[in-house]
Amino acid sequence: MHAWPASEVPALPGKGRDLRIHDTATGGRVTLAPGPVARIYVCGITPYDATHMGHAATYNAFDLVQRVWLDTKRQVLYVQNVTDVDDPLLERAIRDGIDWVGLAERETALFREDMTALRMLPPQHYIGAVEAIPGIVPLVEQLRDSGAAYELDGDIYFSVDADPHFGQVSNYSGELMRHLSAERGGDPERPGKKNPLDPMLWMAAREGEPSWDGGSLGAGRPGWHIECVAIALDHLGMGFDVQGGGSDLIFPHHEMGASHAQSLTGEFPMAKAYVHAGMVGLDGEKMSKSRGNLVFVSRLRRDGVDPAAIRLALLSHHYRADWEWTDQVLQDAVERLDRWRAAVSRPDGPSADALVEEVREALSDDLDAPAALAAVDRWAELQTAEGGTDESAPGLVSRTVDALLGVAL
Ligand code: 5CA
Ligand code: ZN
Repeated sequence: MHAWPASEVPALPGKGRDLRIHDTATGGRVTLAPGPVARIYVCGITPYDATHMGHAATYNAFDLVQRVWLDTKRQVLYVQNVTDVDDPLLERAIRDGIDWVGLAERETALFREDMTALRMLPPQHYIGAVEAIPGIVPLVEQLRDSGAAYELDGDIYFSVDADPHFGQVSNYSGELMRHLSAERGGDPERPGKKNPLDPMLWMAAREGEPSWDGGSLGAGRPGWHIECVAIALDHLGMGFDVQGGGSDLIFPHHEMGASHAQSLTGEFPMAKAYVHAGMVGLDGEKMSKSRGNLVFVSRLRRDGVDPAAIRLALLSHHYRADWEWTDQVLQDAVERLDRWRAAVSRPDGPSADALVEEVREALSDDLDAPAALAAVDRWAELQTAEGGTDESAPGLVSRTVDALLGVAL
């Protein structure tokens, strides 16, 4: 699949700091020191209702990770998937009486437009589940042949007990795992499974559903977790720097994915940091397609809201916090954008050298975007109150905000 066009990232004077980030697996901060090419996998959308503010907030967090790395003069190898065949997508297509392929294409196209408008850097590899199937089949065969997977009435399940490190991404209790498995696409009640938590790797063809040639697996379609693992291993290999997504992916998705990859390769861990963004809610509930309480990026854009203001609204919350989308959040962002634009439109101003370092420090400290915004606010206030004589300052502020926060002033 093609991704979307990249906005240019201005180079800043000096060099950024290494990223210290919260890792779900260890429950603490890790300082990431990637090689010359930093490697990141971020779980993409299931394209049936894109792009709501929760999605946008999560992709904003991982866009910041890349901007911090680029500022350290590293290259970034970024991979993202599109879950363009899965139960929820097929169910929505049936409900709406439309073709599932057309639905996925339409929503993916909208997502690309939204990401472009929000100045999110595109992945180098943007891969759909369907196009990944030829790579998934041999992995499932390998797991089955090595005893890490088994057949149940034609379906193939992964055996979580095959991975000695299973449980070390989420660190959740068995009880919580069973509860979340049932809630998030698993089938812990199905009789005949070795462990109720075992997730499906390959689902045998069902009447009326799409299926693909699975070689020795028979016709069918892939499970959800193996999709991301196949794509990540293909383009990044093991031991990549960041596996990212929203906190609703901690279990089962990222737990299972890590176990699949570790069982396939015998290496540990799959990723150096498992990084999770908080959930964005509306009216006291998680914003989700299934609940239908959604605010769409495209809707706001159509209503004439500047994408830079949407981005500032996302940045005004720490990525790990759960927060509520409200009209006030957007209004505050619109006003902040106005203040910043007015401040950088003057021919000179107070020196911005310290500001560059403050924004760098804030972001390298577990992506503290609210602290970065506060630093820019202080410069803008000083500009309004006292002004200054540094003719390079307004331009440097604009470039800093663009390069590190993805906001075009
Ligand atoms: N296709 C899978 C990942 S392989 C999937 O979870 N798709 S999704 O469309 O449901 O979500 C896309 C991304 O947005 C995921 O990282 C998910 O964790 C995140 N996300 C979904 N809802 C919210 C929300 N309300 N707040 C924050 N992030 C969210
Ligand atoms: Zn995923």
